[in-house]
Amino acid sequence: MRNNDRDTSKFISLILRHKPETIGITLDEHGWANVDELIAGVNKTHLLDMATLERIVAEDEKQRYSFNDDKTLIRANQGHSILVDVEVEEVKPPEILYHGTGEKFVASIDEQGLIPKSRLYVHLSGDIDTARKVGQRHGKPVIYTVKSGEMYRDGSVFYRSVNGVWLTKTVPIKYLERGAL
Ligand code: HQG
Repeated sequence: MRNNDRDTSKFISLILRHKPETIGITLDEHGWANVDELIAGVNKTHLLDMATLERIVAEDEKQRYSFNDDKTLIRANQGHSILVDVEVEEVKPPEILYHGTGEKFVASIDEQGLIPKSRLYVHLSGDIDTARKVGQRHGKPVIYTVKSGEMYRDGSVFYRSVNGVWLTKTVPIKYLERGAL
């Protein structure tokens, strides 16, 4: 991805997940923004046209965004703090999932379990490498193993976003093991 695209993509992610009001737009209940309004709003501070937006969506390494069929609407696939329903799919999880975090959060997690904090869900990863990368965003990474199969059998609901991120509301301490098993 080109450098300018990366900056623009970060800004689009802020708009579509957290603060659409920054450019004076709103999201609908399923998290969709109008593409023309998004381009016009973003273009005030970051160069953006339809071709650039299409390239950002196609090349995003985490496939963070989706268009609707006729490309008049766009939304982020996951990661929201705004209360929208992006229609994540309810799925039976694998026996084990991972959560990458920063060392500074460990004491609190060991006391409270995993909570979504500012986002709608706790984000879990299917493999240790991805969890480590997520954790590195918060400083020295720490990986938790999540007994997702046991949680599921005990009644917890799991979702997977279209870009493959595992989501659940909370993870109580009894299903957490520090370190990657
Ligand atoms: C921690 C990125 C204290 C939690 C990634 C995490 C992901 C607690 C932090 C997506 C806690 C929240 C989400 C507790 C959880 N006490 N801290 N009880 N429970 N935490 O950024 O999971 O690049 O909101 O461990 O790839 O790091 O943006 O969540 O460290 O998929 O597309 O609170 O963001 O994707 O941090 O990352 P975040 P996250 P993008």
